[in-house]
Amino acid sequence: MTPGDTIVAPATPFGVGGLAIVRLSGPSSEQITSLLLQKPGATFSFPEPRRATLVTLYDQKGTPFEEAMVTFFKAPHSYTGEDIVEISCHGNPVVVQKIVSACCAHGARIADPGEFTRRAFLNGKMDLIQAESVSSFIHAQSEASAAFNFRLLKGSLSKKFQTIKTGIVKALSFVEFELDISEEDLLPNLRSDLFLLLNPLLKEIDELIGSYRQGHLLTDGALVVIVGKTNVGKSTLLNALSEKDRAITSRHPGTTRDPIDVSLFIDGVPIKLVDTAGLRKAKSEIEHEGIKRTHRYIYDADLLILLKDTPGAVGIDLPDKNRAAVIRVFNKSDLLSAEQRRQLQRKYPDHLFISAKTNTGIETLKSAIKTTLGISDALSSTVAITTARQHAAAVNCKRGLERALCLLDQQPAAYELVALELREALTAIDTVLGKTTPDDILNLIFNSFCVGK
Ligand SMILES: Nc1nc2c(ncn2[C@@H]2O[C@H](COP(=O)(O)OP(=O)(O)OP(=O)(O)O)[C@@H](O)[C@H]2O)c(=O)[nH]1
Ligand SMILES: [Mg+2]
Repeated sequence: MTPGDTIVAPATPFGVGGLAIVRLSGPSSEQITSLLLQKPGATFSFPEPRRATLVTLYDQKGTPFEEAMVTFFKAPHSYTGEDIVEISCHGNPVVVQKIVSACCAHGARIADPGEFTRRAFLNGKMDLIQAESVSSFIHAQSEASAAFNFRLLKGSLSKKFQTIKTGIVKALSFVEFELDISEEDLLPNLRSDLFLLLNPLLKEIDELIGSYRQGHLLTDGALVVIVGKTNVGKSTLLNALSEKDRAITSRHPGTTRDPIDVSLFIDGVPIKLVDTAGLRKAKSEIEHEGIKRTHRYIYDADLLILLKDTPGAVGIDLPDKNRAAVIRVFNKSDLLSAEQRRQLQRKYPDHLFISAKTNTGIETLKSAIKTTLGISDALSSTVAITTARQHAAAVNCKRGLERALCLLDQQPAAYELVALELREALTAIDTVLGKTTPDDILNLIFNSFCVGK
């Protein structure tokens, strides 16, 4: 970003529609838009801030080409914190392009992806967590995911990080006071006070780290992969779970070669369900490639549905490195006699019994998918970490706090090192919230201790 430049971009997706919005942000937004609104030679006053005003747009030759609504947001009371002009025009891509080009001809520059939100962050309108949730909110695929990301956008996760940060800053201010200012023993209970302060913070950061799985689930969804030997009924199961006739099924082993996926929702969680090529010794190059792809999906999956045929009950071996949870299922239970089923249930108590063909046990399997992935009704009302970056920040913060507590355990406590670790923890939080200035620590020192006394 070049400070002082003005950016322009369509804020609505490309295509034909009732309306489209072109947005400008930067110090010259008003001046650039004025040049579009001004009929040559006529007197002109720019629309008042926050008042949608009907205007005519003129090209550089002074020919009117569009009638639009213009709304001006004066800095700092705008999304980016800069002057913003929103031009709401007819949803014709040609008109949109003409407005954008005219703005560029008058000195604006096309915005980079995410640049409006980047400016909002740089101008202190939102922290990085909120900036990240803008994108997740826009892309949310379900009501639950949208509600969850909206809460993040409004700052609910930021508040949690902020509370932890405030605690660390307070602890650091105690330690720095001890190191720099205190000549007498003004803080006799420093060690125990720090334990009291830091231990609950450690618990809170631990809870946040634990919430990542849920946040990730609601925002990005889960990859659920059906695997098994050929002909066990994987494709039939994909069709049954998705209630669509999506995959070809047949009694010939080796029917599915390319992985086939469908999207579905379980309690608002977006699920990508994948049917894979059956695992066996490949009979052709194409089948070999299909099986290779199956292994890739096994590696990436959040959850594997390991399907077996009955009554043969031959399973497959999963690779050791596989990180996914596994639900083991016997299909074709309709072919079992009551006695055969009882025997198998005794031998494999952790297996589910379904018949994909007759739709038996599908609801139980769905419940097992929900439970295994951790999907619950409470999920959409939680506050959770959603990105790998936030997760890494929380983990680094936790490590700093743990090391600080470990140092405090030693006699005598090396407060210089404690301060160092607390700063590390703070730096980690800063990567999601924004920078802590030395003033933050100093203010706390002077507020909580009457140093002037
Ligand atoms: N009786 C019975 N037959 C089933 C059931 N599920 C699938 N089948 C049959 O088993 C055969 C194989 O089913 P598919 O769904 O194509 O099996 P697949 O695992 O996808 O097979 P590949 O793609 O070849 O690996 C078909 O004839 C299905 O109709 C079931 O629950 N009961
Ligand atoms: Mg198949």
